[in-house]
Amino acid sequence: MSHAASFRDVLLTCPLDCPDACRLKVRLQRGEDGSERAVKVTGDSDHPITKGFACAKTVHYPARQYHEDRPLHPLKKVNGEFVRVTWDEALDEIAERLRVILDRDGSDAILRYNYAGTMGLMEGSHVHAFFRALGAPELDETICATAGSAAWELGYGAPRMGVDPEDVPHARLILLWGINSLTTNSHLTPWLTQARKNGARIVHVDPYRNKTSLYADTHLKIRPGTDAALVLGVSRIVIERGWHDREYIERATEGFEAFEAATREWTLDKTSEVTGLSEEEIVDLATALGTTRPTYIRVGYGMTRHERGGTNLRAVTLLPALLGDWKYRGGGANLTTSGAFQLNRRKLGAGHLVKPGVKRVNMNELASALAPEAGFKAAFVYNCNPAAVAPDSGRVKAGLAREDLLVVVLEQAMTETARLADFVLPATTFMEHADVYTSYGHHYLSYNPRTLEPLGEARPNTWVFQELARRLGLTEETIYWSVDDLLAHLLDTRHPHLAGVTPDRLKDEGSVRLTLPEVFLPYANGAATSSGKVRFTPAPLHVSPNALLSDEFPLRLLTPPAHHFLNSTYGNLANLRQAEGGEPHVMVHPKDAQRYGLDDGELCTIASEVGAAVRRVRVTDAVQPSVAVVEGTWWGLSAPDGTSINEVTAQTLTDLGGGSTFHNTRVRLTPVTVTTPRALQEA
Ligand SMILES: Nc1nc2c(c(=O)[nH]1)N[C@H]1C(S)=C(S)[C@@H](COP(=O)(O)OP(=O)(O)OC[C@H]3O[C@@H](n4cnc5c(=O)[nH]c(N)nc54)[C@H](O)[C@@H]3O)O[C@H]1N2
Ligand SMILES: Nc1nc2c(c(=O)[nH]1)N[C@H]1C(S)=C(S)[C@@H](COP(=O)(O)OP(=O)(O)OC[C@H]3O[C@@H](n4cnc5c(=O)[nH]c(N)nc54)[C@H](O)[C@@H]3O)O[C@H]1N2
Ligand code: SF4
Ligand SMILES: [Mo]
Repeated sequence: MSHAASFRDVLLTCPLDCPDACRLKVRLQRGEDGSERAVKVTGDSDHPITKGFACAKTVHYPARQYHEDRPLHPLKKVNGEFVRVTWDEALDEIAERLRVILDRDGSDAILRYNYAGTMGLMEGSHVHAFFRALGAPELDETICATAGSAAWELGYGAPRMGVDPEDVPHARLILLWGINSLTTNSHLTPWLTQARKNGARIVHVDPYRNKTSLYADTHLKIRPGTDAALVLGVSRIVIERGWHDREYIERATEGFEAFEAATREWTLDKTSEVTGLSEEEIVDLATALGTTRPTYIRVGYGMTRHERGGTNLRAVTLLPALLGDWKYRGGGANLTTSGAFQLNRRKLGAGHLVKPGVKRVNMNELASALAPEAGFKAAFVYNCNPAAVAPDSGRVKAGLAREDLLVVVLEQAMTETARLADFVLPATTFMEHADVYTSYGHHYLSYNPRTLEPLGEARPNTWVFQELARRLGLTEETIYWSVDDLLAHLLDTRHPHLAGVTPDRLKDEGSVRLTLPEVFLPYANGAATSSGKVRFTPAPLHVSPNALLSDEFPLRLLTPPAHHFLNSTYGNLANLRQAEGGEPHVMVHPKDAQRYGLDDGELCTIASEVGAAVRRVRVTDAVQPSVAVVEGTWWGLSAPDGTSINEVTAQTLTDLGGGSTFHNTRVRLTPVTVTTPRALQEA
């Protein structure tokens, strides 16, 4: 019996760590045996933010879902090789080994390591309940956003709210500051374009020329790590000319005098010298800012990944307070919109069980946590690929490879982390499990039902930990919650932003806009600080990094996201690697190429205090002298020497929030002259 192929479309939220949280239109094809496969991904044309398009990467999600290397059965490493085992075998043995560790070393010896492979509140956040019930150490989830969060909260308190993207067309000046938004927040672009049609000017503040700079009207190629200096220099001009909003400052802020005092030393020539921008550029920015209302500033986490990244970002976020932009629709700043999602999170991930004195691990210090002397005997990794994404990844890999450490990795792909595991447990994808999603780039809450049968024996993260919990006799009820239980809890709130949002409605509509006021001006009358005012204190001062450039390490290496990857996700798809140039490249300015003897298209060694990596050179004036850029956290397997770029980055933490410093690395570039694979490994 033969069937014509039959298709249907479903709407599902993209689970990836991206502000856009798109509502995707997924085309499913029913096969002869009745089972369905995802064959095409586009965007929901009715979704106000997604507007009918998925990004250049997620249109390829089916290739990742059906990748030939996707783990589909539990795997156990025996004598260095993975062998297929049953779920019962895997879970029984892991539970047994956990019991021994708990008896002998206690729960302090159990490390959970996770990040945002899925943003789902069930599979991404609630899944921690198992570890909280055990009393295992807390993981401080600092690899991405905490420098920014801490910086925002110093000025504005918590929760962190931002300008609604749908209000951006009201803005007349737009600053994209420390964010390559055309790559990392691509569904903001239609709103920017609308604003431009309405007469807005768009300025990009970024150390190198990328897609966003080419789109912007003006690109300010700032020297890395000098944003606070630029803010102070510009503010000095604004204040001198009386362009600041005295009414707003008086009514809604505190500590302005300290800020003003800090601006005084930032004369034009000093600001120019420190930031690398011309005096004309600085005056032009100050004038645009001083005279254009409303101004919208989209500030990115990218710029926080420096030693002083927290303070630098905080300086930028104070500009709308100086200029009173928060009073106007479309004016103000946005780092994240996540604070508007006022869900009841009390028992999310069993957070209510966390005891004040519990041991904590900063996830940026994984390399150290995995050293034998740190005392961990088991590590559970989920929603994360630390062998590629964590700083000092050479030591991370060495730690994961330890014989005496039980390493369990829940994965959808055979990442380099999974390859180092003792057990690989196959995880479901967002099409194969139900979940609830917020967003950090817009104001829509969403729900995905379980849509496809899991491939092979893949299981949701929460299922795995429920099974382990049963075997260990854990009785904490939240571990065993279903998505419906969680959803009922999350929506058990009287917060006005969730008025009228019930589980039934969310499931029925799929994506629901938060119940925000008609005009959402979160800081028009002050902030959520203890005084209720936006805080200018302590003044955001410019301080040079400890890792100053030197003769030994004369270049600053930035490692921002690639257009066709989502962190290390998609690094296993050959066509997306091809779209990124086939292999990772290091961009260097022609002057540096000449100075260090680097030829376009040849290999060079990037050496830092931490480690080394070999990359192919791309000579381009897109970067500035003394700055090198490697785009994308490629799988090490794609690099000529098999290394992740994080072999050269350090565990150094930011000034605020214990954040990561991926753009702080000082390096030396030297040509590689021998190119046999062995020589490369040793280079
Ligand atoms: N295509 C794609 N989209 C993504 C991601 C991805 O990997 N690929 N990752 C997602 C994730 S997890 C995140 S956190 C966001 C991150 O997205 P963003 O917030 O945009 O941050 P980045 O792209 O890391 O960095 C933005 C820019 O900051 C610049 N920068 C570096 N140092 C400085 C500095 O000192 N000052 C200034 N002004 N700029 C500086 C970099 O050159 C880079 O162009 O994007 C998300 N979206
Ligand atoms: N050098 C450098 N390093 C960086 C950055 C940088 O800019 N430069 N960016 C940093 C930033 S901002 C971030 S956020 C981190 C991101 O680092 P990660 O959070 O590790 O993000 P990904 O690399 O995308 O890896 C996520 C993994 O989770 C898996 N996954 C997805 N969904 C599920 C699921 O439902 N269950 C399970 N078990 N697994 C799942 C995916 O298959 C994927 O392998 O990287 C950081 N590392
Ligand atoms: S990765 Fe971001 S832009 Fe791409 S589909 Fe997912 S949410 Fe949308
Ligand atoms: Mo991130």
